[in-house]
Amino acid sequence: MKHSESATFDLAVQALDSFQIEIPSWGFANTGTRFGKFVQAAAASTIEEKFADAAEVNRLTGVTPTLALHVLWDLPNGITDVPEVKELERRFALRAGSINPNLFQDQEYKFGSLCNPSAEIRKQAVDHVLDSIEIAKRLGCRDVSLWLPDGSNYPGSQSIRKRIGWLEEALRASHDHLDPGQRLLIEYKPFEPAFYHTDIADWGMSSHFAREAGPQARVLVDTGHHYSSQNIEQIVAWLLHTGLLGGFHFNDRRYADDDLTLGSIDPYQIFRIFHEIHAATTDGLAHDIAFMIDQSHNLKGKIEASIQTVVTAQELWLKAALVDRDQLAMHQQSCNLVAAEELFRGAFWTDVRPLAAAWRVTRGLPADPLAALYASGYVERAAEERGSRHSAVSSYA
Ligand code: PSV
Ligand code: MN
Repeated sequence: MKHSESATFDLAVQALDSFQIEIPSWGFANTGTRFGKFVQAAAASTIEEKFADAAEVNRLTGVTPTLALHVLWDLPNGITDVPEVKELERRFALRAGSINPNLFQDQEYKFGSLCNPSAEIRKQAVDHVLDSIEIAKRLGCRDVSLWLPDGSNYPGSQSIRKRIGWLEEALRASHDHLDPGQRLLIEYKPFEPAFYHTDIADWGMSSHFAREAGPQARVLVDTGHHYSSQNIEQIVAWLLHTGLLGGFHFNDRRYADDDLTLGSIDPYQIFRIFHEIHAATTDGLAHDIAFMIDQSHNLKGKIEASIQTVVTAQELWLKAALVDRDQLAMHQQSCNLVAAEELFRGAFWTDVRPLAAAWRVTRGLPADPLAALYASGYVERAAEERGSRHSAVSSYA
């Protein structure tokens, strides 16, 4: 049975009202590949500019009230920078979101951070995580989002098992410092920068470490951190089932961790992930998931790409909300395969853009956020004000 038009609109309102997504500060900065960087005049190079850009995205979309911060890039002086961030939060009516420790930039981490064979370097890494937790506490941020580059490049060159033990210890020590409402999100990635073994290579390892760390630890799924053709929605279903799903870093990929715009290569993949989440809700499964974006826009305009991402995420979330899950459950139960698949695909192929535009209008937002950005002249103004300062920026500045 198909939903009536007004029931569909009510469903859309409910779905879109319940959806928010966090944008990363680094999505507004000049970034590149290891081969070089194409500098954009409008790119943000200070935390103030990143807040300004993120506030513009939130003004136009209404669903991005928080900004993910990367400690060394955004708070280079650590805790001392907290008052400045608080001031920016007030000025731009935007809150700091997840706090990302940086365990991959310092020279000491050449052979690993929390898994480094040197106890001294492991302590330095733990101290940085503790500082990041303290920053999160002072800013009232719930999630500390941990990704480590640790691993090795050559067989036999490291003890994989010893490193597991060191990491368990480090994560327990970090977890001990969380406030009751805080969470430690543990991200996995199969390879890069390490190319032989990675210490947290997949969701099974992340799940183990989350359980070892303590009850406030969860797994973070970065959609770009999987091998080709891996069934990510199945991973999501497992994490929902085991109560370990903490959040997502959304982006799209063709080959590896490409950090392309969400849904640009495989929108059906994101739809399938969102379906699992809606289905868990329908089935009454408790979950608390942070939706975050982790993308670098090397060629596209950064604010445009951010808006495009948010709008695409909303559309895919809405498409997945339209799946008639009662009907689907009946088809699944009776193994009516084609009917089940057609129902599922039918929701994916529904053009929900008019519904999303109508929802925006009811919420006092521009029906077309990208067109509203172009009309505002914001990017041109930013390019004019910031352009001359970009000649000698360092990466991620
Ligand atoms: C690593 O590839 C990663 O996905 C982690 O989340 C980092 O914090 C982020 O990218 C940096 O862009
Ligand atoms: Mn990530």
